Order: sequence, then structure tokens, then C-alpha cells
Amino acid sequence: MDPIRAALDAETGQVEPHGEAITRRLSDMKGYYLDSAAEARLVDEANPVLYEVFPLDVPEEEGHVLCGTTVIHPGKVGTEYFMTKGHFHENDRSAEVYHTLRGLGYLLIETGDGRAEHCEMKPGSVCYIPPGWAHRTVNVGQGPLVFFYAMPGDAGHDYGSIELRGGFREVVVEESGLPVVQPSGGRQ
Ligand code: S6P
Ligand code: ZN
Repeated sequence: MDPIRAALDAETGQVEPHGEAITRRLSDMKGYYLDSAAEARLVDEANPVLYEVFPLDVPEEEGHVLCGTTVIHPGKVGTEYFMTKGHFHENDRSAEVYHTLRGLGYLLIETGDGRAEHCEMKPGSVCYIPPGWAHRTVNVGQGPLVFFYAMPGDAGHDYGSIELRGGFREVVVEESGLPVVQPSGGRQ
């Protein structure tokens, strides 16, 4: 293949040119939020776009580096902030790097055997997600959360293991107007 030259707008998260973009609405995440009544109401009212992914057009093969931007829009479902589905990599030897470009958020990471940690996301912060750690991002700001990601071409996405576990061990909710990271309790 030929080299790729692209332009990344750190304000909007747009990457041009890009490969096939992903758009996830609330209806694509049934059962992911704590407050299922609030979730159902919001799906009926507006079914908002929660996040978009703009990847460079790179083959999903060993030896390549998949990369691009994710843009999480601001908002909440009940008291829980908009977030990504979250996943393990199918290939559990695959790490990933996140570099935040705009906004405020948290990166929740956890292992299959019970370790849970989180990283603050703000412009300039970098988090290295080691192999074997599931990852989910949460936008706690007033505007979009934009970050650049890079991972091995053959990493793959495993969403099923998270769904089977009933979600992540930590959740991010608003309490008295502020974001709080707390144990999800009872969801495992
Ligand atoms: C890919 C990378 C991100 C996420 C994106 C959406 O490995 O971590 O591009 O795919 O933030 O998250 P999810 O969990 O819906 O794929
Ligand atoms: Zn990933």
C-alpha cells in the first residue's frame, strides 16, 4: 500500500481522509447504563449519537497500526455520563495508546482477574493500555471528548466478555454537579 497523509482537526476530531467511520447511538447500547428507565426514555425522545470513531484507512492485519480519533459527545443517561461500550482486544497480546486532544474524561481500564484502574483524560494526557486490560472512555465535560488512539492491526475487539460480566467494575456518575468514579456494585 501507499503511505497515508491525513489531517486531524483536534477541535472536531475529524480525520480526512478516513476509512469507514463508526457512529454509535444510545439504542446501540441497550442495557449498558445503570438507569434502564432513563435509557429507554432517552432512546424514545432523541436516541442521541453518543460517539463516533474516525479511523485511518489501514488494513486490520498484523504489522499495521490501526489509529484514528474517537469523539464522545457530552451528555448523561440518568446520572451516568456518555461513554463507549468498552472492550478487550481479541488478541490479548495487543496494547493500545490514547492521547487526549480535547475535553475532559476518564479512561476506565480493568483486567479479567479483578484489577480496576482509571486514568484522567484532559488535553495532552497519554495513557498506555497494556495487553489484557479492557478499556472504556467516559466524557465528563461540557463539550466533546476527543482522543487519538493507536493499536496493533490484528488486535480485534471483544465486546462479549464485558457484556457477560455485566459491565465494568467502575462507573462514572454525576454527584452534586461533579463527576465521581465509583464501584459499579452488583453489576458483575
Ligand atoms: C479501538 C479504540 C477506540 C474505540 C472507540 C469506541 O480499539 O479503543 O477506537 O474503539 O473509542 O469504543 P468501543 O468500545 O465502542 O469500540
Ligand atoms: Zn481497544
